[in-house]
Amino acid sequence: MSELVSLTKDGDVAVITINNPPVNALSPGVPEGIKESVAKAAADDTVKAIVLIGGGRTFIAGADIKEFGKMTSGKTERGVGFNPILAQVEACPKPIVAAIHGTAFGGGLETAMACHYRVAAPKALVGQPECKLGIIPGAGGTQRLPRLAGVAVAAEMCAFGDPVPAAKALQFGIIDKIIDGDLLAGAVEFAREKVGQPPRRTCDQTDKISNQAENEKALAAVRDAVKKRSRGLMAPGKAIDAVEAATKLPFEAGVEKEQELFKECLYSDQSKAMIHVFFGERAVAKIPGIAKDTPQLEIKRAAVVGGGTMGGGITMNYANAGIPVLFKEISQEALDKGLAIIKKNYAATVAKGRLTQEQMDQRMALIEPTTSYDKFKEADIVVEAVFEEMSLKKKVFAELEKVTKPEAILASNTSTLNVDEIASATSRPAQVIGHHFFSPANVMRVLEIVRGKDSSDTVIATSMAIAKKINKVGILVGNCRGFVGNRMFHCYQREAQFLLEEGARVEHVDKVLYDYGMAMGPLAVGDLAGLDVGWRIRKEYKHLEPAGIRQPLVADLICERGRYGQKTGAGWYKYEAGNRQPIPDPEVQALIEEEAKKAGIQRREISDQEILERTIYALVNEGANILDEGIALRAVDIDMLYILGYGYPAHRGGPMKYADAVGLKKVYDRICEFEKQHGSLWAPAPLLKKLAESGQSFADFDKAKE
Ligand code: 3H9
Repeated sequence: MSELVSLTKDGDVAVITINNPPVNALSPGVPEGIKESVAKAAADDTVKAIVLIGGGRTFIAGADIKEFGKMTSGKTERGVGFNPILAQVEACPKPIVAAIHGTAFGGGLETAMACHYRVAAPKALVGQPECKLGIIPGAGGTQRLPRLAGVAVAAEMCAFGDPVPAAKALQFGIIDKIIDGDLLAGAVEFAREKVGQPPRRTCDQTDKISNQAENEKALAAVRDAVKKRSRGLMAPGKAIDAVEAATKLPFEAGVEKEQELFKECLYSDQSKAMIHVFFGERAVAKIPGIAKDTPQLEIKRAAVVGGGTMGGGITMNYANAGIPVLFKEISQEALDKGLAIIKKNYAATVAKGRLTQEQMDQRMALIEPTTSYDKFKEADIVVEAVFEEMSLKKKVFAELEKVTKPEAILASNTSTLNVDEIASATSRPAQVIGHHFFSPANVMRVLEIVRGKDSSDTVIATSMAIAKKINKVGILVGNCRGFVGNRMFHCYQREAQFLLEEGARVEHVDKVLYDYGMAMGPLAVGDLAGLDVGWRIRKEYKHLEPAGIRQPLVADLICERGRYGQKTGAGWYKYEAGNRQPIPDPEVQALIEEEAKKAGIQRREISDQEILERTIYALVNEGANILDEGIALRAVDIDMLYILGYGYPAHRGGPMKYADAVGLKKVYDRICEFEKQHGSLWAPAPLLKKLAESGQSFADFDKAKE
């Protein structure tokens, strides 16, 4: 018997327990262990019924995702064995009850559905989240789930992958009972009630899938929703095709069809990218050189300086996490304005039904507005979110030093400025760190944590923990102009603008990148974020720009005309009042053409391919420089920052993963061509050259750092 699965007895009920921490994934040995245990229990005359349960914190959370990489790289042929094992479980002549706590996800729910009954703890979740990994259920999920829950629910669950709480699962027919109290005892009792009854096999049930007219209507509705919610993704549509097969084919043929579609998805670049993202989200939490047990500060109270859009959003993050937070502005008027925006944001969430009025009131009560530093001594962390101007930031930090306790963390929300210079305004640079939130700060899931040269390990470890506490993914980066995110983004937007000067239209550049999967094109993003922000930063840094390097011609001129983007009704595009829909503007086009002419730039036809390569490879090349300098810890950190902070499509895996998928040699060769055509801004990153010439990838670079 496999150690991963144990078989015990509670009187006449056999109890099969999965012991594969941390999440009881179906790693090699687990499915085999279940099969063996079921066979033993079936052969044991003293056993009348069987309970299958997870040891530790959860039921089976799915297939072992690490195994997929081995399959696609040809190292193993796993996965194909699941269906016959589940068929044997289902065929067992004695009733089998799955007892679910924690999460029954993916292969976990599929295993539970192959059992004859399912009971669950009140807080359990079930789901088929495979599409979030770019695949579809591959162990009968698309065939058994519609039989239990109907086609509409099954198609929705398989296409979007959202978890379903126990109470809803009961209502849908996915589980049979919720057990309050001891789950195992309740499951054993439930199993005993079923002794003597013929096992109820999911594969035999057809009443919820037999109304073809309704099935078609339900499938069409989910297909429509997929078009809106899952742009560019392959798996959701395939998942619906597989559910459709359940409505048209006998069970075994449906399972075969599912297998075919599953493999199509598994071997796609999309699934490789999305699996990279799954592990990436967890990998970024691991900081080489900072031990897990590094002492951390307990954050009982926070303070935010600056009540603008960013300051307000950051304040909400703390309140959302239940942490009391001081919210400081200079004048009562500014404070009232900032507070009103916070209230409006919460009220909108209440109106959407995603927050109760009571929760909103609780959160508002945690926010203490103030125009003074009086209570700052109580704060364990202060986040500065004032205007992006070095002299102002230094002034604030010099003040903070006087009004805070010595061990307090002093964080700056700067998006580009030198954290060490900010820290130099205090006598405790070890306490200073960058906490770069992305706008809107209460929504975006990423926090770029910028370590200064003196930031202490405790301050870094606490910052990573704070990110988690406020429901963000913290990504630790080094200090340089623009850090990782904005330094790369600068290159991306620069190329987008050069392309305009060379002949592409604003809407063409945006469309190519939108079609690639970006949430928005680079120019539309500028309009959303506000073009004046970059303009101010460019002015601040003008003295640092080396002479003779090509600079975009039009961005400053647009700002000089008062076109700051959506907020002024005009930027790269124009906007009608109250409408965010960008409208191409002949005035901007004329300005671009005029400036290009003055600069002697020959305008030409520009292909989609060139737009894509110029912009994305600009990210990749700068990303490689950043890696080489140690500003980013790993390529996957860059990928996660781009996916979570810049609307980069998860199904491309981030810019570095995308470059790996294209092949670094190909990317490098193209960058060399760009260097010949456009000069030194395209000098290939030495690391990229090295990896490309030695046939390696960014993934190899990351692996070598493990
Ligand atoms: C599938 O089932 C396909 C089927 O149709 C069959 C096809 C043939 N595999 O997230 P955490 C690791 S596809 C391998 O921090 P939490 C994770 O990397 C699968 N490893 O904990 C981490 O490792 P480390 C469908 C896994 O409490 C550690 O476990 N299932 C897996 O915040 C702890 O994870 C899913 O997509 C796995 N399946 O959240 C579920 N799951 O400590 C994916 C986790 O080294 N998993 N690990 O960084 C989750 O959603 C969350 O992990 C879960 C727990 C909610 C379960």
